[in-house]
Amino acid sequence: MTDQQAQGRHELGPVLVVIPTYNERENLGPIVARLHAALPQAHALVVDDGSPDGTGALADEMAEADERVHVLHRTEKAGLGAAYIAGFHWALARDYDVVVEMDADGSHAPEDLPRLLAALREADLVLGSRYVPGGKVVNWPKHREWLSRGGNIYSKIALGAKLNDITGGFRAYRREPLERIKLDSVASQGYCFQIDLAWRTIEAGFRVTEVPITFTERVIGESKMSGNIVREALLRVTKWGLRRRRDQLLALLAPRREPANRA
Ligand SMILES: Nc1nc2c(ncn2[C@@H]2O[C@H](COP(=O)(O)OP(=O)(O)OP(=O)(O)O)[C@@H](O)[C@H]2O)c(=O)[nH]1
Ligand SMILES: [Mg+2]
Repeated sequence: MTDQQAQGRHELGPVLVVIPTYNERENLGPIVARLHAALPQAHALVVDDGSPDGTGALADEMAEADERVHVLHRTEKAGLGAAYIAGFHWALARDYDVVVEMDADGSHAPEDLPRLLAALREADLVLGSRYVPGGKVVNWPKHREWLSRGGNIYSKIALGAKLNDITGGFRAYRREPLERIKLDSVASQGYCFQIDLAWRTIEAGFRVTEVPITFTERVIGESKMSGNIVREALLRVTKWGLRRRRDQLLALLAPRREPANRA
């Protein structure tokens, strides 16, 4: 163990991995064990929305046994976005310098985390990306992959963001963008939440980069993906894209209007 690990610190400062859970009882133990094998110094915050399968109680037992594990209990299933916002507030109220988003279902490999954190030395937000060279999707039905790829292509065109996997949910933030973003005004849920936060981070002038990851379809438990989540993303991204085009147009027209204004 290095000196830094012994002190419980990563070189970027203390790291908190936020793991939202809804009915992930069988997945939670293994994913936290893998996290600590890959990154012994990281703390985990399980944000559980009152899972009927007892995930919250299991998380409490894990927290009791390991001081690196923390739990935030919420009373009802309010979506991934709301769970992350609560987790971010929890992190910002403490001294964490790096905050990571990671699913509990095993789709995101904790073994990829050291590479995400290495890239964070030169960035404020690092996205784990399935759609850059070296990135992979394993065991996803073709229709899910095309939906995800299509969503990313659409977002890229509408928002003009030079990112290939803006919908991905495995990412590492420095503390500063989370402090700057008005978290309480983020209403997006599902994977629109991921687009929303990345977009706000870019708009605020922070550095965003991507590193390749391997995304593996969950083996145990049920996906919470739904048609509503897709519709939400489509509507909001279209709205943000149109607003961006309007602002670009106004900026283009503004210099021409200036002389007239002055006259
Ligand atoms: N706290 C909380 N966690 C949630 C909620 N919905 C999903 N999650 C968790 O968020 C993570 C991602 O959810 P998934 O169901 O895997 O959804 P997904 O990854 O978008 O969809 P798939 O690719 O089909 O797995 C998992 O750890 C879920 O347990 C929610 O409403 N509240
Ligand atoms: Mg999943």
